[in-house]
Amino acid sequence: MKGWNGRFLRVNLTTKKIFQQNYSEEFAKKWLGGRGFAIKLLWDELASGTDPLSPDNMLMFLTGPYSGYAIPNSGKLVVAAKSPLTGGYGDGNLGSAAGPNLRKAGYDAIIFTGKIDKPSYLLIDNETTELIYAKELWGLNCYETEKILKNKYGAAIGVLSIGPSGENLTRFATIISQEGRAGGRPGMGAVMGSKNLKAIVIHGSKEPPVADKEALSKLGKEGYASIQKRDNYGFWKRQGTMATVEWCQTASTLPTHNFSEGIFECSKEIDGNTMEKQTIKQRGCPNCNMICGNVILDTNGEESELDYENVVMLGSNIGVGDLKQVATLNRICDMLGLDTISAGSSLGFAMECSEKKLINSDLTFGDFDGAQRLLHEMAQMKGEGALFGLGVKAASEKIGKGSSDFAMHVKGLECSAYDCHLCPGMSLSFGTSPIGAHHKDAWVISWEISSGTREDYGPSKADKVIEFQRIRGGMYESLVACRFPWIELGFENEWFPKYIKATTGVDYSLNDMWVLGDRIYSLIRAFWVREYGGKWNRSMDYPPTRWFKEPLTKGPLTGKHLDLNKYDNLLTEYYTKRGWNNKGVPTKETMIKLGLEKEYLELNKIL
Ligand code: PTT
Ligand code: SF4
Repeated sequence: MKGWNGRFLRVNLTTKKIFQQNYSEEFAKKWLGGRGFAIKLLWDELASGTDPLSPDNMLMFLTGPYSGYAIPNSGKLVVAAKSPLTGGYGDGNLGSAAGPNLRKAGYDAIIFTGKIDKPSYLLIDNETTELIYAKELWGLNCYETEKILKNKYGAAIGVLSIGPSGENLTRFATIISQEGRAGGRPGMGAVMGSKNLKAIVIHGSKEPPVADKEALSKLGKEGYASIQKRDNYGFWKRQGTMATVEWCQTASTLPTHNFSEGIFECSKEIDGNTMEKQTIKQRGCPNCNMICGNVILDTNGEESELDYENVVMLGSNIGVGDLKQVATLNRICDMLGLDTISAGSSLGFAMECSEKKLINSDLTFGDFDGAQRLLHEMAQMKGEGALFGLGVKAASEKIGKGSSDFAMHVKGLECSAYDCHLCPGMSLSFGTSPIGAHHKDAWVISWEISSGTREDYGPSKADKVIEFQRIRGGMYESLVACRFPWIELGFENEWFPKYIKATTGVDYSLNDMWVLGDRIYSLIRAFWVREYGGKWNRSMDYPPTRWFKEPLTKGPLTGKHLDLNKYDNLLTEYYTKRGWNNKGVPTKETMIKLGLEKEYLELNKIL
């Protein structure tokens, strides 16, 4: 095989057995890598009903045939498992030297099962692999952990680690690398903690096999040069994702006070222009020439790397309108290993419950000190954090009193930072995302607003969501490539089949990529249905109740809210276009058409 190493590293943490496993070219071609590999492995190997925090869950770190070469934005890594936050499929995507190092060590993925008896880390140094007890690292934050491991093994290694939140099983604990890269929103850090696995250290020095080295080198150089020539390149380098704050405020989609409003009176204090004046340096993922992590100093004079989602969920969404304070909360999340989006949503939910006197607490919107305290408590799963560290869905079920109406999640995963009171297309995107309410698969909001169709629930919305899910959720997540060159700078998708051809020798058309995306989507959907059994129903694809029931009360869109009947019709349209039945389950014909005959037989047993 070329491009793919054709090998997984399997680690059974209970028995401490580590071995290499070859996989077939047929498997590689059918599932490509990253998310494609992850769902196929989970479907085949994870027993239905497995407790996500039990040793039986699988935890996977996956690359693609594109990863690690000197081609644009190839320094990413997918982490996947059954999610303890949602009970369904979970994954995340982070940039880290761990990805390229893993490929250069000769593996395309690491697959963990079991639980080791004492806190440990896995060391991979090319062919050498070792599980090392590390009691001294347990309890340390992610920055301290990575620093100690880099001091020991050298700066060139890749480190993935969890903080106290992963150790204490906060349901939205994430995995951190390089002090500003985070991945695995649906609690992948908690799965790692449940296995007593504090960190993974990877060093690799072999070039993965290539079909056409010369072509790849030429294409790589051309790709980087092409990115640099794009009109928006300079502005992107200055503001990265932070330009979205201003854009969302203008469009009344900036989550404010737990998504009750779409505009924030202090938006200018936390936007990209304010950040630009404070930026002291930039950081990013390996192999990237459009790095986008802007670092500012927080209220304590410490470095904090900002991104749109982090700033909004820990800023306007909780009523904090000071960028340095936001940066402090963001740094706490990175150090403790808390996902900023879910943490910000849980804070906003807790503040609203407190202000409405549904819980006995003195938290209020804008309470910076209270937010810091609750973040620490969530990471320890103590005090109020024991409740809110479960995520807003579980917390609202415990609190009751109508709080589920403003628990902002889909399938248990907290919404990322787009208010959808008047965005039916983006709501459908949140509703049908394969991991819960995350924007990564179908960020259609920009198209929806610029096309002037915000009041429209017509079929074009379903078409657009599917188109984006194929590109972003299918191609980019399986190729394990950063999507920003495409979505932000217009770097054409046509580049990618060329890169795959040069690395693997296999000719894929873009249409092949969309079919791959559909295959992955249908199998992920089948996985959810298998896990939820009789409890599965189409209302699981609805966005949060608040957007239907409570109109906006401020700004140009005052009085606007989503329409449930129209949304439901749009959902039916989406199912039909996907070849799923009225409950959102892939039909036999669809599964067969996508090459999922065997998988259908198993799904059919529970239908
Ligand atoms: C991603 C989610 C996002 S999406 C952000 S900011 W964004 C938050 N970042 C967090 C963080 O930081 N620290 C923290 N403790 N928690 C965080 N949670 C949130 O996680 C990220 C970039 C960004 S910045 C985005 S959109 C793009 N995401 C990509 C993706 O998903 N797939 C892909 N093929 N390419 C992507 N490129 C961009 O990468 P999750 P990163 Mg992230 C500090 O992990 O679980 O997928 O959730 O990876 O290396 O930090 O780069 O405005
Ligand atoms: Fe990483 Fe940003 Fe570069 Fe994407 S654009 S690879 S997120 S630094």
